[in-house]
Amino acid sequence: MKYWNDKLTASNGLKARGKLARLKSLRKSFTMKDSPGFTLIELLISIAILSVIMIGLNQVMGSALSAHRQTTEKTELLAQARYAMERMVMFVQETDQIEVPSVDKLVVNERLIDTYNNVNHTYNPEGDGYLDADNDHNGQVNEGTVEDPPDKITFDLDKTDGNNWKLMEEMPDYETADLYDSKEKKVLCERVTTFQCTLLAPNLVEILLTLSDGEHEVRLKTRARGFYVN
Ligand SMILES: [Ca+2]
Ligand SMILES: [Ca+2]
Ligand SMILES: [Ca+2]
Ligand SMILES: [Ca+2]
Repeated sequence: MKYWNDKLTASNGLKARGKLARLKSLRKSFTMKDSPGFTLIELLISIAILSVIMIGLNQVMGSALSAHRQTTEKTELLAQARYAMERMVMFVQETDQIEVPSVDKLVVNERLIDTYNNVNHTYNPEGDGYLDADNDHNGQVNEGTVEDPPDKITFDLDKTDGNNWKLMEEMPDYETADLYDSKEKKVLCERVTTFQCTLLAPNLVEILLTLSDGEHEVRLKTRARGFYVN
């Protein structure tokens, strides 16, 4: 009996050791598969590839931002030039008299604004139905009399800053009782390099306006015809 017991014990021991060895082997293979790890060369190659990708992305982003900035600056310059040009054309199209006293100066009889109450001589944003230039509100504008002198709008260049010429607008001051005074000059646009007016006919003017900020240049040229005829 003891003999069989000893044999069984020995057999179980052998089986247990075999299982243990297989388990160890299995564990080793799993451990190696789960954590393969990186060699130093693999790490360096990964860093190099990542660096190349980052540099490429940085350059692409830089180019995109630069292009966006250039477009924005040019668009802003163009918007300023357009505003100034539209403002001049608006007054030209409503006037009966266009003057070009010098090539970089434009003067028109004011016929458009109606924000002044010609009856009680007060400023009224909604107007009073009389064109402000009709100072004596008799329906005729700028008769040249003491009661209704010409009211003119002047566009010219302020060259005080040699590096930044400004296109200025000067309008009559309808808020005051004085018939001859003007409002403070208003800046229509800056960075002007050319403001050129040519009278092609008594009521037809050609206006050239060029703006430049050193990097970009915008150039607008248009013809505008006066409207009212006395
Ligand atoms: Ca008015
Ligand atoms: Ca009048
Ligand atoms: Ca007038
Ligand atoms: Ca006035």
